[in-house]
Amino acid sequence: CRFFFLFFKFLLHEGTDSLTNGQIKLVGPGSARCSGRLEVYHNNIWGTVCDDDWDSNDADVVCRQLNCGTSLGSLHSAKFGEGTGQIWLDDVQCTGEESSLTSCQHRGLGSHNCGHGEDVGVVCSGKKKNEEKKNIHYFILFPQGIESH
Ligand SMILES: [Ca+2]
Ligand SMILES: [Ca+2]
Repeated sequence: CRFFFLFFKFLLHEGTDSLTNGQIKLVGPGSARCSGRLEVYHNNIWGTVCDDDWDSNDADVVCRQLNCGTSLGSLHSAKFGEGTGQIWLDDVQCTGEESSLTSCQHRGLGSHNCGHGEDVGVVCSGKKKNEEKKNIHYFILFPQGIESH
């Protein structure tokens, strides 16, 4: 029963698109799911990330968080267009091992000395297809596992 509950929760989580603080996305002209201008969600607002100290370690964390493989590019100077409004992160210092961008060292959410001409972009290798296959196997095998006990 407990297993089914967890499984159901997993499905619900996949099915809804609720936003949580620290969630990230890649947007802008020429963007795709795994490449684009980086935006971070915090307190109901999407904001951008400044390119000061932006490098491949930081971009690797973004790609991992998005389930997009590893980074092929960490782009400065709004290569995927300029965002508007909030700039959430500046002076980002990831080691490359963090599981989410907001757990990296940075100057403090909303604290920056930047303009939107410095918005960062990320290009990831992308590997979503493999992950989707894994999820389908999980779906099929899980109920059979419970039956056998
Ligand atoms: Ca950095
Ligand atoms: Ca700065």
